[in-house]
Amino acid sequence: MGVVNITPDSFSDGGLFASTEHALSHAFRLVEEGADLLDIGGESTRPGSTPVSVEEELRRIIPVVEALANQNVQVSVDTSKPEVMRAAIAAGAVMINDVRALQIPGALEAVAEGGVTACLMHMQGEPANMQVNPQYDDVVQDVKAFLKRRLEATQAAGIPRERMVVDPGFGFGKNQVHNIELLRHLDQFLDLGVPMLVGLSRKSMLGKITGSDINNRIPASIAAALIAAMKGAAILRVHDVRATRDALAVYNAVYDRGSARENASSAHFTVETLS
Ligand code: 7PJ
Repeated sequence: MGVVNITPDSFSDGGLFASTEHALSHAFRLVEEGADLLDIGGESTRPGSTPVSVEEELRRIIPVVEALANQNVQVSVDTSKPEVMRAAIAAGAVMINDVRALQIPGALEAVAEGGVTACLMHMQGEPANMQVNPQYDDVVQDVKAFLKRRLEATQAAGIPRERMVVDPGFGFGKNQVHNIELLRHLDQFLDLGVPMLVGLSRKSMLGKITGSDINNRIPASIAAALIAAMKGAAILRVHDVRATRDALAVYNAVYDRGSARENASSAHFTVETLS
């Protein structure tokens, strides 16, 4: 899953892709690099960020979603707003990626009626304050219990389990110890019985480990993505698609997930729930 931010205040590449044209050229580049799916975001969720209105979010993302869907690109939309979910689905999005796990009233219905896949992510607090002093009894068990409850809520809303994806939400209300604990025990989330999505790309957690700034975190991001893949992640949300694909091709060749030649052009991380 390649990341396309259309947010002027986004923490890594947003300012550079503030217009529809720039977002689209970035999106097509990521497809060219081997992305199976693109995650389009119109509202930054970086620590300390502030929300944008429905109108502004729609203005940023809908033209991009429409243009990509028309070119048969699989599009996910990173949003928590039911109105934006409905408009994105109407514009051709096949997945809703919600950092608030469909908890805003109307979100469950939007996904249920839209018939799309949804990613339920765990976050403690809200972006404005989530990194202030995150607390858990046992981070792995607490996050897992939350995701289990949200899976139950989606099932009660009539969304088939085959359309659900879960994500522990690295950096979303987690300190460094929490993040590392989650990555070390990532395989435990497979117990939830649905595919797992993981986003570690360029995150400050990796900056803390390496001392590298945001523009120099590709090697750390690749290492983290590979650990996540080895622990069973089905979808990797990344900025650096080509580098990640190359790393996965090596992994796939060694662990016999198809021929090396096939892996070089197309890794096995196809989103079966989307097809
Ligand atoms: C994530 C996300 C993530 C999911 C962002 C960033 C911050 N959605 N949206 N998982 N991160 N599902 O890219 O650093 O980890 S925005």
